[in-house]
Amino acid sequence: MIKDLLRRQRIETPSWAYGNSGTRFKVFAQQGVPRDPYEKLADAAQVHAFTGIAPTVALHIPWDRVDDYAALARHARDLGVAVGAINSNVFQDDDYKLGSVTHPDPVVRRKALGHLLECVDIMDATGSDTLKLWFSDGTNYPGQDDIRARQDRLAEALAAVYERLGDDQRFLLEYKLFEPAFYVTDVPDWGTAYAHCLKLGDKAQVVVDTGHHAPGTNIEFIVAFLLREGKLGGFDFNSRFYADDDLMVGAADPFQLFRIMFEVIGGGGYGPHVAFMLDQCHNIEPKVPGQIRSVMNVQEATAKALLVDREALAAAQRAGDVLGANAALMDAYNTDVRPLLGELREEMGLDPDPMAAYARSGYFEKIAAERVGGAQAGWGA
Ligand code: LRH
Ligand code: MN
Repeated sequence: MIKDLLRRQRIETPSWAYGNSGTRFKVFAQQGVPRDPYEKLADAAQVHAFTGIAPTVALHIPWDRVDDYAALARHARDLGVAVGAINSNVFQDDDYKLGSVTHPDPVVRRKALGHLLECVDIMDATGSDTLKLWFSDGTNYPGQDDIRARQDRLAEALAAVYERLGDDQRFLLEYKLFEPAFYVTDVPDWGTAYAHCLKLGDKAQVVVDTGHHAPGTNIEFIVAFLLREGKLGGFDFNSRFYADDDLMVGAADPFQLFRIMFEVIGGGGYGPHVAFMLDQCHNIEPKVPGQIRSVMNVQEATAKALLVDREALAAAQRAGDVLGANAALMDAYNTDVRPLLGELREEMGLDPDPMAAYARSGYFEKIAAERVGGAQAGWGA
């Protein structure tokens, strides 16, 4: 029963996690880093090959711009993976200094909307059904711009994108408390994203990036609430100690990840209608193993959450047995699920230890030798 559910798990890795990334202080280049989206897909296919549960790859435009997106999607299929969500990028063009779709100047707003609509064209070409929208839009000083007017502009752009979506397509609106804006962020929290999506309709849902909240935020409450409303479209999984650190999911707070997956499973979110995407940067650690470890962290949290004795939990909750109810969760969380997952991988025809198997595969040595010259992929910021 649990193994069947775990076998059906689907985690999407981000193309940009395979490229160089860093902070404003330094981007440390690494050996063997891809030079183009084709090589990024090859690395992502390795993660799927060793975990068995990472069959799709999110793309980011223009970081993954190619002449022929249908050919790129075919290349993915040849590698045993598929193109997943298409991520727009209206946060790196000089014109967007004061905003993109919320910019005071209608010319800039039209340019930004043009990019969002181009991303839907790319979805048509790659067969993707999901557009992920994150806006860095915001202001740095009180009075810099009109908060309400910017919401009007945002709503106008979202409505235009919504109109363009095909019947089987949707967009996920991502919120973030701050950065790069440091006074107002135009989509700062789940409530703002939810309100905009509610007005538009079923094809508009909210994505929860686990690094985008104020310290101390109870993210699993947001998850439970959005699931109840049918508005949880997906996750950008990562972890953090301080801000949007984009560290490996589960690395900083594995208990939080467990609590989130517990609410996902209890709220009917463990299925294809919720996108479990990773959004991370491996600034100092090797990238393909970093992704494999991250997929395993989500898998372990999911296995533990599936082990919760929900009948015992419900009985304790009904009885007001606070400690009994808490124990039902903690017993599952404190269960070592690694032997179970090792067995599952063997039953899936995989090595029980993906990290060791990848290290033995020689793939890193191969790409380090092959990928010499050319420009390594990165954020191009
Ligand atoms: C913004 C964000 C967004 C992506 C970017 C790579 O912080 O989380 O999801 O577009 O990271
Ligand atoms: Mn994100």
